[in-house]
Amino acid sequence: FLSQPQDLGIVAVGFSGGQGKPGVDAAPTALIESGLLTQLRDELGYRLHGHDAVHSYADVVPPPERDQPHRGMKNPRAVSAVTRRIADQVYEHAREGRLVLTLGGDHSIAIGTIAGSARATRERLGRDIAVIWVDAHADINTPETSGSGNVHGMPVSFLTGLAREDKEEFFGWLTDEHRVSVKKLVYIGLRDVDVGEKRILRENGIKAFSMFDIDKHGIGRVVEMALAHIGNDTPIHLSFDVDALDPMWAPSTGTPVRGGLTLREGDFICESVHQTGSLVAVDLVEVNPRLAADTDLGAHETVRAGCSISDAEAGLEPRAPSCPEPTLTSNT
Ligand code: HAR
Ligand code: MN
Ligand code: MN
Ligand code: MN
Repeated sequence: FLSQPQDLGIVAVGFSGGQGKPGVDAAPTALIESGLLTQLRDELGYRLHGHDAVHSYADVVPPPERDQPHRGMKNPRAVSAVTRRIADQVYEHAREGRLVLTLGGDHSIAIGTIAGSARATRERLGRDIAVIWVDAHADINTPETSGSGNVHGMPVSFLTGLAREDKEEFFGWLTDEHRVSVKKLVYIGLRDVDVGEKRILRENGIKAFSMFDIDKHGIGRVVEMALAHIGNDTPIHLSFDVDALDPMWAPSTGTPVRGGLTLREGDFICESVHQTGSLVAVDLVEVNPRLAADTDLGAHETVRAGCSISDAEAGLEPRAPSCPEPTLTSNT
């Protein structure tokens, strides 16, 4: 990890239109105020780019009354326009060879982040990216299978082309250069998958490690298997939904599900993926500092967990410098 790019592109996304609960748009500011970026700069020595603005994309978000549902999707024009912009922002950073860190926002924004990193990586390296999606949820509903109409439950279906649209204002701007193969997609942490999503995963042979698999094999083996599935030396986009963590660690999120990852397991996934040296871009989404505000501590703890996850994504301390790999000694 020492030879990683020392330039970090930051995209801070203050957007919540992919779901119904306000507050997730306040996450980038909360994360930055608790010192995330200064830590990445001072402790990891990154040169930061694009870190001085939190984007709300107010110029492309239509007023709610002019954004009626389409195919059941809520706020479709807003989410489409915002993610289209994000795709350009991530593309610009990644094309320069920067590691890109996007702070959400709800998980619909991954339509933009992955579209941007996929396109930039094809252009820069001539390679297809793999996606590691760490989440309690599969977020692979099509507009037709979704029960909620919330686009944050659909990004993977648009990114893989399982869901398609011709009209530009409804994600029709997505083209093959933005898309990822279902073969290069792997999930970790699943435990709340809708019936229609299970069918999609099965029919497309998509690799998924649920909490059951983590209990069975341990997180170390699961990450090994996930990396083996996408293959050595493949450029990776890591999209981390904070609700992958158990609500004990991250209660302040829109759709918490019990029985999740410990904070250490979450950090371990990020550290391991970072150590491959193949990371192109990372997301941290669904931190909502306005929820669990009754316990106040809950919001604070979630922001802290988010910082820990982002640090790990960017390569902080896989192993303490004073703590080398143990060597086995024989006493025969
Ligand atoms: N599967 C449900 C839906 O489609 C719930 C979506 C989950 N919410 C998220 N995304 N936080 O991971 O609406
Ligand atoms: Mn998600
Ligand atoms: Mn989720
Ligand atoms: Mn559910």
